[in-house]
Amino acid sequence: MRLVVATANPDKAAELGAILEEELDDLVELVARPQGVGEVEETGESLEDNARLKAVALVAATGEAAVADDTGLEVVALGGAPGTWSARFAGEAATYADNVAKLLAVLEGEIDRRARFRTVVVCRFPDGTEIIGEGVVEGEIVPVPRGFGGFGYDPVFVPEGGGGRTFAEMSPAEKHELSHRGLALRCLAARLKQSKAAAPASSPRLPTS
Ligand code: ITT
Repeated sequence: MRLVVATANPDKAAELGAILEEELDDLVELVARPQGVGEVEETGESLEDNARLKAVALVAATGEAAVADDTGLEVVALGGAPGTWSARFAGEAATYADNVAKLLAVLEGEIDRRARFRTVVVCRFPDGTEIIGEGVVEGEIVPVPRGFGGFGYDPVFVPEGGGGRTFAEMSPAEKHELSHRGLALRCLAARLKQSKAAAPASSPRLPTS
């Protein structure tokens, strides 16, 4: 089965490819997002809405099945923000460094540093059916960035179970083992395999929500 990777973020696409290739090597052939496809506006209210918008747009553009990931950082002391605004926390054209700087500034002096990453992945088929996976990792925001791996908020996020290291201080494999994206994609992969086993001669057919 061919699966178009819907994300326009190359860091996310690299992680998604590495994880899905490990989980579904024999089942899917991942196809890069075609260059000509414009940016998809993320106007949904939830991660699932936004992941679906991206997946549907890529199915429409290519006529093939597509997989999209939407991820948010939810900080407890900020009432769950930035959430769906994580890419634009410091403004429309914000860089990763801008977003991290804003996060550290708004949390300055805050004792409650709890946060979680949440990822929702939607695998959408041309017939309108889809399969969804979700992954959440709890952790905390450290006041000083550490490490050079990963991307985005990784230098300031210490996941539970990681021995006190930030995601940016881990190898890609260590991050994927614990991460929101690893959990969401392994959930998706298990459901894809299940649906393949239930209907070996056709595409998975789960009702859309
Ligand atoms: P697409 O919409 O094209 O997929 P995006 O970068 O806008 O790309 P998201 O809305 O899902 O993707 O991600 C929001 C931001 O959250 C992203 O730009 C990063 O700053 C951050 N982020 C996502 N995944 C992350 C991860 O694994 N580690 C650290 N930060 C992450």
